[in-house]
Amino acid sequence: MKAAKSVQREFYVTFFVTQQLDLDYLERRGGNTITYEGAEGGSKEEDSPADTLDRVKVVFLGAPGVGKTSIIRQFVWSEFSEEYRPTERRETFYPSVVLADRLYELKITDLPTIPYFPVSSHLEWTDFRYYGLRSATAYVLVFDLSNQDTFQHIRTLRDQIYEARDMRGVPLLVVGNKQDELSQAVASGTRYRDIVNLVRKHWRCSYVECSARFNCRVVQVFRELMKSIQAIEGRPASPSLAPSQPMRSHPHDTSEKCILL
Ligand SMILES: Nc1nc2c(ncn2[C@@H]2O[C@H](COP(=O)(O)OP(=O)(O)OP(=O)(O)O)[C@@H](O)[C@H]2O)c(=O)[nH]1
Ligand SMILES: [Mg+2]
Repeated sequence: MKAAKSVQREFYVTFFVTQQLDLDYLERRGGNTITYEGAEGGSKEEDSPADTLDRVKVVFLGAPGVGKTSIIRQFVWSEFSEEYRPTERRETFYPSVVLADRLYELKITDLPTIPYFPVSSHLEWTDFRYYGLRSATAYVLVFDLSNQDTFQHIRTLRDQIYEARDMRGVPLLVVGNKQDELSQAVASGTRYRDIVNLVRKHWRCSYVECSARFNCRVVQVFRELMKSIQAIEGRPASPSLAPSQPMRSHPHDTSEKCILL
């Protein structure tokens, strides 16, 4: 109980009464993005005013169906859907998190599958406008533990990311999702061990296994991510969380949000 309380102090997700949050709500009402009709009749996505704030920009990437959206929604809204609805446009989420008494405002970007990571700003502009791929503060690469072929996708992506930008000071976290479907046979196989070894020993990446479905270790994903960011940035000058600071849940939530590790 004591441990739980101290953990609660250390890390929880909060939703504050801020003008920014209202902007986020407006943004999500339209399917999580603001879409403008372009002159040519097509549509394009614009950054909302909330995007211009100084935030920790986290981009989730991985093969289709591995559970990127499920992880994010479980973390931000405590929601999970069995139904598979592929992400068709950029979706952004703006939770605030506290780790070790420090407040961080996140911008989490969930994207449709990208065929490749843009090696130049020009390619990003032409093929992935407004995705914020090359300017991310951190990447979360997700694969499906019950379908280890999906690991190849993030392996290729990782190579491309390292080719495309200077990754010094940019944390990259690998997440094995659908742990609930990881069979004993697969978990004791060499392929699984090879993957874990590659990520931990060769890539020297943080690695978390979770189940978005059962909300198992989903918070750990974000905790590891924020620990990596803290390790790189030291103790950044983000405002401390004042105990009296007003909090409220996102309009989507029914109660105040407080995720315990
Ligand atoms: N068993 C199990 N199923 C999961 C888990 N996470 C997600 N799923 C299911 O996997 C399917 C795909 O989940 P999504 O979150 O939409 O996957 P995604 O990576 O966002 O997919 P794209 O948007 O197409 O790239 C859905 O049917 C989810 O219900 C999990 O931890 N365990
Ligand atoms: Mg998705």
